[in-house]
Amino acid sequence: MNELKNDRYLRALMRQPVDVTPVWMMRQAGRYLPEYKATRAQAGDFMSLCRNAELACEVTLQPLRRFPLDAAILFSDILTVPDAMGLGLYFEQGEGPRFERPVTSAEDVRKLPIPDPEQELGYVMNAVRTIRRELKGEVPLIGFSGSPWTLATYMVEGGSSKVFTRIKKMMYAEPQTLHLLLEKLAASVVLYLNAQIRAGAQAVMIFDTWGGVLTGNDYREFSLHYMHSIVDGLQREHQGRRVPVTLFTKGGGQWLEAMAATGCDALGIDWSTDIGEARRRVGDKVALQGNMDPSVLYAAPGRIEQEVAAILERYGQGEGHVLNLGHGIHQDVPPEHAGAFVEAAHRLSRSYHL
Ligand code: 1CP
Repeated sequence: MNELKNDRYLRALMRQPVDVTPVWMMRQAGRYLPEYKATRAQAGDFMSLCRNAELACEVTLQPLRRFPLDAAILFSDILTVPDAMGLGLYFEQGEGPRFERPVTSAEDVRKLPIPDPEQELGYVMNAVRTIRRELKGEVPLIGFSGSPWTLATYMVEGGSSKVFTRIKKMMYAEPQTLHLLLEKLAASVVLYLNAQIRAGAQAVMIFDTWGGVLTGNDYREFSLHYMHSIVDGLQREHQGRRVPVTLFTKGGGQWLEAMAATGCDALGIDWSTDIGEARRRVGDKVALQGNMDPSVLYAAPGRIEQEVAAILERYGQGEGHVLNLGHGIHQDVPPEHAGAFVEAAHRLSRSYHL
């Protein structure tokens, strides 16, 4: 029951030897797959899909039926946590996520509750349990959360942003208000991820999609500090097995040493950082996940294969690498191109693990 048929992903995160480099794709379930669109239409809207354990499980498994991926990722969203704090998440047709009640003042922050993951977020735990059952030990299941900083950007801006005016105004004009918000989010995320681990997540990943918009000092104070406290609060072992933690800051290539010093097991890196140099910088402290530009998947399979070969060569021989994209897969990529990426990853990496 507890045995995994394929544990390459977990082994690579713990820098143990593997036969080939494990591979998965950020946002591997999603709109580039016609079967995802069909299930989403059946559910109605996006949140109804997330709240339905059977359908969330179905879309989690869809990419695994097509491609020999080495991990599954829970189908959910980072914004479930602010939704559970009472902000009222909704998706406007053709637009990104929005909140009915964004956080605009110190008073709003003081009133925010810390959600009970087994209550308000119980639907996520049901999805985790259902997916674990249906995976039948084929590959590990990754649980995830947004970083406090990234969640705060959506909560204060009221949705997606390109310029982050409101949250930066709060950061510089009322830093204590932002710190209180980030503290509450860090406490919520620790409870949320530990509940996912108890429900069956075998590894967890923290998405800090917007950490890269900060200066180095602000990154350490407003983003990394809170990810560090989450790493400290996580249940790192469950049922006798280590639960590896991956931190991903998009645009965080300058700060890899500081990120590795949090005690996490692995860092996700985007394509703006050379993975060979990243490896030399972090040494044997952490594993690395990445880092093909997701736009390469627009190219013909031969070109995709060249890029996979280049990443494998830059990383070099030996343990500690999980192949992935440097950010989420684009929605208009042909599924066969994603298949070419996964196939090339396994075929071309064999000689790096002799
Ligand atoms: O219309 C639709 O079908 C909704 C599109 C969609 C999907 C497929 C959203 C809305 N969320 C998701 C699923 C999702 N989101 C997953 C699980 C699927 C998988 O990986 O296979 C995960 C891990 C996320 C994480 C997520 N959501 C992040 C962090 C990772 C990243 O890509 O940077 C972020 C920033 C979000 C917010 C969000 N939710 C949805 C959208 C379109 C967005 C991005 C908005 C923006 O760009 O600001």
